[in-house]
Amino acid sequence: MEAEVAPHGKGPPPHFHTQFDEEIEVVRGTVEVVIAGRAQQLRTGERVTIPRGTTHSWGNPTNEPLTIRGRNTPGSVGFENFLRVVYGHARDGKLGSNGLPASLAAMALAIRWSDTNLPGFGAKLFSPVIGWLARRAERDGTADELRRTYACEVPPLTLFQMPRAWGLPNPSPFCVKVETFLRMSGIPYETAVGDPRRGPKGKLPWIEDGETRLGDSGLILQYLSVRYGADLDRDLTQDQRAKGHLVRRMLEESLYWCSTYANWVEDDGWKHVRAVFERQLPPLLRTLVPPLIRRNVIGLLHAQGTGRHSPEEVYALGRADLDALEVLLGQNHYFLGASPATVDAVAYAFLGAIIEPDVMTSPLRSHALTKEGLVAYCARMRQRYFSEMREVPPSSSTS
Ligand SMILES: N[C@@H](CCC(=O)N[C@@H](CS)C(=O)NCC(=O)O)C(=O)O
Repeated sequence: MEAEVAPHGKGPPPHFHTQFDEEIEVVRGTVEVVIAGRAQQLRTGERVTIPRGTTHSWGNPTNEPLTIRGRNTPGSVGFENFLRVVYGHARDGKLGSNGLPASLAAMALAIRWSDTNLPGFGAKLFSPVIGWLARRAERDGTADELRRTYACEVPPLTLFQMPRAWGLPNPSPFCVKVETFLRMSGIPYETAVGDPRRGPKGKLPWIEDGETRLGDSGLILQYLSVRYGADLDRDLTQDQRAKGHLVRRMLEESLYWCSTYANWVEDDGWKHVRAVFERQLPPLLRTLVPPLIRRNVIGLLHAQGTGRHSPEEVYALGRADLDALEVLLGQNHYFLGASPATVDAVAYAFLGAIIEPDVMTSPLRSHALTKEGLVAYCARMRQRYFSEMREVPPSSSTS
């Protein structure tokens, strides 16, 4: 973007970005840039790159007008939306004296979308308030209205996944994880049924967003956070981040394999998994292909290790994971407290995969249904993010 700055025009206060590096190039005039406390003046044709995480500010200290060109790497839709909103507010005479939208909700969203963070004491004071205002604006529709008014919409990305089944958003928890994250972040998307062999990693899910094709749910979440300024963990402490990380890993690397065992190795689970694949295949392949896929997954379970255990041993491992998760959740609404974070996209995906499908009858599911906290948690997540889906999740039982 290119911007003109009036003589003695002030730029933003000291701030930093976490998701992109910023380059400032002087097209005409002189800019004063303060990076990590050190001031320097750049003249026509000169440029500087401010790495992410580095506090900086800039302004025009001269009597002459200044034109600068700013470039963020990687590009950020969130930042572009911020520019649209702020310049749109200027055009409509809706800016406050600080140069930001006078409406608190629009101001908070603009700050969030631009990934602008204040250093030191300012951060401690303002960040939680800005976060709260922005979340409220996303919930009550103000954010959508702002996007519409200032043409912030971007072409929806496409999430390639399996067809929906068993009343779940998706039979693949990795796909549910990404779709839940998209909904939590308010990112516009479409879904399409994908063939894993065509995906960039040979697995589902993958996304296509303009020129970008990306596989692996974890990498996709990272990409979305940067590209759309959708960092759901922004307000977390280091301790909470670490806890979220461990819970994610446990769900994906441990509990997932127990539920895969229940669904793919055990005949009771397999008959429902097979039906999902049969529905997608032409009649001739229906009897041939599902057993081959099953053999492949049983091979994966063996290589990973879970498949080498007896059913009793597998379910004991799964029960231990569920027991720990129930304790960790405690009385909280979400895994890290009162507000949902990235770990909740993962927790809902992997716990919902066990708790929600009524058709499944494994000992893992029976045990999960005795965990009232986890059952209520899945119902809460579904109500909040997938309320349009008709199937009602089960209520807890003590059987
Ligand atoms: N680490 C990957 C795992 C994805 C994954 O295992 N996807 C399964 C469906 S749940 C898949 O596509 N399997 C097909 C295959 O392995 O051929 C992620 O996080 O996306």
